[in-house]
Amino acid sequence: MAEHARIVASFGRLFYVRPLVGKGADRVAVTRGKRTDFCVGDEVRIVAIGEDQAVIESALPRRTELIRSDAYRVKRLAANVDQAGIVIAGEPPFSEELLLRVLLSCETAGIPALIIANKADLTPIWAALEARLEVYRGLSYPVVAISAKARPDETRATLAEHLAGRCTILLGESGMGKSTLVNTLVPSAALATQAISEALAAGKHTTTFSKWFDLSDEIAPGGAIVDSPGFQTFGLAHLSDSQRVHGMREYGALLGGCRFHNCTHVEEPGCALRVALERGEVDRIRYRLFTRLLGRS
Ligand SMILES: Nc1nc2c(ncn2[C@@H]2O[C@H](COP(=O)(O)OP(=O)(O)OP(=O)(O)O)[C@@H](O)[C@H]2O)c(=O)[nH]1
Ligand SMILES: [Mg+2]
Ligand SMILES: [Zn+2]
Repeated sequence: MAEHARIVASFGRLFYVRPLVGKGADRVAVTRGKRTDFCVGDEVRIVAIGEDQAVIESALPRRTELIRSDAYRVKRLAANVDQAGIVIAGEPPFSEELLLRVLLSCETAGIPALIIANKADLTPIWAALEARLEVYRGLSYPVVAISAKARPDETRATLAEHLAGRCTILLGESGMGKSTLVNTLVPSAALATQAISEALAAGKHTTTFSKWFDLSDEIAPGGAIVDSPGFQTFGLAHLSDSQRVHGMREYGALLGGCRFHNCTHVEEPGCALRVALERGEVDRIRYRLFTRLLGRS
């Protein structure tokens, strides 16, 4: 008999599924035929086989879908997440272009973003990061400062209200501390973490697949968190230039003021965005990164 389950980990063609109701154990699952376009967070119909295996019959419609893409393929990061926790840090230095790319992707997917600035214990590096965090706070993005490794109790307390009652996927470059944070929130997770120097020497990321964890009531009632592999690129081939402009929160209100309705906001005369830039009303770094993204995947 078919039952409903959630994909809690995916390894190419192999998945772990967890019953959506009840406390049943996870099962190893395969798909019928060649279908592999499922991802973590997908709610699926399964047919159980024996004690610990299952076959995935089909997926239920996704409420949300987070993807990245280049000219050749679409990579599904997660389905049905309610929030993206974008983890950044001062060491190794995070890329603001990648932060922007993830934010644009979330904005278009209708998934609220939470900026998680980790490694707050690394003063003086932290001081430089603070100025950029202020810019994002000014754009009404929720921003939290934590130190997942050095101050775990404080980290849990800070994040509780942001994680309760929803599923958050942690996204970010390698070495930002996503798995360290999951270990802080889910002691039984025991995920591998690694100093960036070791990771670079080995030529790979520490985390190689995405995994879903239900959070306990003491940490965040009704919450869940998904660890994911760090990325070095975050393609936006699925976003039009128009979606990119509108994904820049501070630009929306200005766009009607451009002289040309098809203004690209790069060199046209009478561009309201560039007027605002010259007046110092919009952030220069974000504008420069935005123009670099136009016409690129
Ligand atoms: N100083 C400091 N170091 C931290 C903190 N959190 C994590 N780290 C360190 O950062 C390094 C990378 O941590 P990971 O949790 O493996 O990073 P990740 O984001 O999961 O990396 P990938 O799995 O490769 O994507 C490890 O050496 C951690 O000990 C923190 O709050 N402060
Ligand atoms: Mg990791
Ligand atoms: Zn313009």
